[in-house]
Amino acid sequence: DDSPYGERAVPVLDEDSEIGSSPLPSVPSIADSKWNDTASYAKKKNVQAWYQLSDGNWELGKIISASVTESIISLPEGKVLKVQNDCLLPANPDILDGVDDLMQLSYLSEPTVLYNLQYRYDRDMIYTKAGPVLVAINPFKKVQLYGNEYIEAYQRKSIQNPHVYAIADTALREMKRDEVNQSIIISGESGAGKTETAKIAMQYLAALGGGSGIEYEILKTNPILEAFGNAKTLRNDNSSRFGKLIEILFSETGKISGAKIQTFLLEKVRSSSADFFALICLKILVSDVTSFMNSPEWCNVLKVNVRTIYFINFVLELQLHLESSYTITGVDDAEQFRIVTEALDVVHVTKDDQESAFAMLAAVLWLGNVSFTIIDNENHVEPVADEALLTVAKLIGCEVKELQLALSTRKMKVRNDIIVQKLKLSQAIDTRDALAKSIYSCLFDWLVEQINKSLGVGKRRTGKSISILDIYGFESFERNSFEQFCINYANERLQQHFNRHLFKLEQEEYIQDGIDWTKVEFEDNQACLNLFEKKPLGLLSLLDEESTFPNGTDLSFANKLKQHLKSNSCFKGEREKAFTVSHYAGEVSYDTTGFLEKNRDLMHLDSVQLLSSCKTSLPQKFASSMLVQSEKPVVGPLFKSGGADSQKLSVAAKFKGQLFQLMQRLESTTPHFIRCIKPNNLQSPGIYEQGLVLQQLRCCGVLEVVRISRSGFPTRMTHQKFARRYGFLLLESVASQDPLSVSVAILHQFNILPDLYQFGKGRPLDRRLECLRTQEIGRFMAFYVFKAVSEGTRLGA
Ligand code: AD9
Ligand code: MG
Repeated sequence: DDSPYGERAVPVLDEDSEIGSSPLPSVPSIADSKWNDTASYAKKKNVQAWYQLSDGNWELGKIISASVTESIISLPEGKVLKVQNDCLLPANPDILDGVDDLMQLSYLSEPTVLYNLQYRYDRDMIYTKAGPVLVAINPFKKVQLYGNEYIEAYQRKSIQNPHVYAIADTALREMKRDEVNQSIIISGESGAGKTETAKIAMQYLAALGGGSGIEYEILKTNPILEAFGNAKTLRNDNSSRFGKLIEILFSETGKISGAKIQTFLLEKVRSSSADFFALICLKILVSDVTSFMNSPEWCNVLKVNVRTIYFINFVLELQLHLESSYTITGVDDAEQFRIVTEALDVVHVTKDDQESAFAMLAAVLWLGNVSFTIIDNENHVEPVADEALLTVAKLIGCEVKELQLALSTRKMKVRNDIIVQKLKLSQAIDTRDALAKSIYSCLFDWLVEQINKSLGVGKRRTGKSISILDIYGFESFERNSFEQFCINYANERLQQHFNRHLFKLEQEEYIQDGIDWTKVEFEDNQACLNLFEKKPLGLLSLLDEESTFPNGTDLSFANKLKQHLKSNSCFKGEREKAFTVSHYAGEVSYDTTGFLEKNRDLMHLDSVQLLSSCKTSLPQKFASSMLVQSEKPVVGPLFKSGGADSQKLSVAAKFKGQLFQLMQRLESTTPHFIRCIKPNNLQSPGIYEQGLVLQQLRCCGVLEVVRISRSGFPTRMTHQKFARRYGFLLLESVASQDPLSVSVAILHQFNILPDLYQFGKGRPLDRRLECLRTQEIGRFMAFYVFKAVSEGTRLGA
C-alpha cells in the first residue's frame, strides 16, 4: 500500500448497520494524484484541498498557510486545523465539479472521485463514466431519465450524458458495425440496482430492435422470473436469488428475433429450512402477508386457508419477534398476481400449466406443515395423516401411502438386496425439506425452459446477439457460507475478465506496438483463481473429494484445506471449521458448516421415485429431469454401493461448469461494463455514505480503470489516417509525402510535447491535435456563420 497516510483510517461502517456491509480493509487504495510542485508551498495559500477526518470521511477545506511539512487549513463550520501536508490531497478547480467522465478530473484521488459522484448524485445525475465503464448509483426513487423521449434522444445522440441507454446504444451499433456479439456485464452488490439496470438496457434494445412483437415477450420474462426467483432480504426488498444471462438475438436486419435465458445457482439452500421458506416461499406467494390473507386470487389458486400454513405463521411470529416487517410496502399482491399470470400468458404458458405450477408452489408450502409422530420404541417416525399430508398428496397427484413411505423410509441396497430403513425424526424432516426444495428448484428450471421455448420457437440464428448479465456481486457478511463461496468465486472470474479487457489487452497492445509506456499495475487475481480451481489441491477439488466420502464432514473438509493449502498466500486456516480467502475485493472468512450438505444437494432416490409415480405431469417431468440430467448425486442404494451415481456432479462442479461456459461465451463478445453502486444501506433516496461508496468503488476496480485509461493514450491512429486527418493544418508542405513524415511535421509545427505522443510501430498517438482540428473547423464555421448573417441570410436549422 503506497498510501501517503501510513496507517490510513479505513472507513469503518457502523457495526450493526447492516449485515453484508462489513468493511473490506485489505484493498489497496489507488495512488492519488498529488500536487506536483512540492517545493512551492507558499503558493498553496487559498488553494482548496481534501482532508480526511478521523471517521474516514473527506472534507473540502482551504489552505490558509503552508510550510514545507505542515499546513493550516480551514474546514467547514469554522474549524481550523494544523495538519501534515501528507494528509492533504489537492482538490479540482470548481469548473470540474460534476464532470461526466472521471477521466476529466485533473486530480484523481479517492476524495475527488467520491465528491464528483456525489455532486452528480445530488442532482439526480446517477450515471457517470469512469473511462470505458459506466458507474450507476442507485437513486432509490423515480428519476426522470427514462422513457420514449429519452430513448429517442439517445438514439439521435442529442443527449450526451452518460446513461444505460448510451451503453445499450453503443452495443447495438458495434454489433451491427463489427458484426460481433456484444455483452453488457452488470455487477454490484445486493441492492445496488443490477436488475433494474438490466431492465433499463432491455427496454432500450426492445425499443430500437422491436417490431416483431417478440420484444414484448422478452420484457415480460422479468416479472415472471422475479416472482419465482426473487425474495425479500435485509438488503433488498426484491433481491434476485439467482444469476441471469439473457441473450437477445437479432436478425441480420437488426431486429430482435428471439432470446435465450440462462440462470445460475438459484439460491434454494439457505442456512436453515426456516429461512428458506420464509425468504423464498413467502416472497413467491405472499410478499405482503396481511394483504395476502385478504387476497381471494391467491386463496382460490392455492385452495388453502393461509392461516393454517405453518410457515406463514412462523413468519408472522418472527416478525413480532424481530419487530421487523417481512411485508413489503407498496406491493399489492392481487395486482402482482395478475401481472405474473398475464406475463405467463404472454410467454405461452398454458392455463393448465400455470395451474400446475401454482399447485407445486402450494405443495411446497403444505409440505412445511407435514408433521411426524413416533411409531416405535426406537424413535422411528411416520408422517401424521392430517390435512397437510392429504393436501400435498392431492396437489402432486400421488397416493397418500406413497408419500408417507417416501417421507419416513429410505431404501438401501446391501449387496444384491434392497432393505428398507426407517427414519428418525431429524432424518425425516431433512427428507421432507429436501423434497420441498427440489420441487421448488425444478419448478424454477421448468419455467425458464418454458420461457426459452416460447422465445426461441422456430427462430433460426442468423444475426448477432447482445447478452445482458445480471449476476450477484461480491459478498462479505459476518458469517459466510457455501453460497458466498460460490458467488465470490464467480466474481473472481468476472473480475479477471474485466481486468483482461481493460488492463491487459490495452497494455499488450502497447507492447506489441513497441510503445514505451509505464505499466500501470493492477491487481491480478490469478493466484486467487488458482486457489479455487487447481486440481487436485484447490478449494473446489478438495470440496468435491470430501463430498463424495460418505464419512466426510464439514470439519474433516476444513482440516483438509488447512493441511493442503496452508502455504498458499491467498489462503488462511482459521479456528475450527473456518478459513479465509484473500479475494481481489478483500478478505472473506468462510464457515464450512453446511458446505458438504449443500454441495452434495442430495436427492433421495425415494423422493425421485415418488415424483415419478405421480399422476400429474409436472412432478413426473421433475423426476425425469433429476434422473436424466443426472446432475444431482442420488443417494440411496446407488450412492452407498459406490456405483456410477456417486460420480455425478456436485453443486460446485456444476456451477464451475456453468461459469466456464459463461466465460467462454463472454470472451467472444465485445464487453460493456456497468458497475452499480449502492449509496446507503437504508434503501433510501438522497443519502450518500462516502465510506460505503468508496468500498464498492475499490471492490470493482473503478478507480484503477480511470487511472489506467488516463495514463494511456486514448487516441490511436494509423500514420495514414493521422496524415489525412490533420494534414490540412500544415502551413508548409513537406518534402516527403509519406504519412509518417507528414505526421512528424504536423507534430513539430504545433510544438506538441514529446511526452504527449508516441510513434508506434505503425501509428502515432496524440491527444491534442484532435482539439486543434476541431478548433480549426470551428473557426471556419464561425466565419461562415458570420458571413451568412451579414448578408442577411436567415440561418436554417
Ligand atoms: V440483488 O443482488 O438482486 O439483491 P440488485 O439486483 O442489484 O440487487 P435491484 O436492481 O433489485 O438491485 O435494485 C434494488 C432497488 O433499488 C429496486 O427495487 C428499486 O427500488 C431501486 N432502484 C434500482 N435502480 C433504480 C433506478 N434506476 N431508478 C429507481 C432504482 N430505482
Ligand atoms: Mg437483482
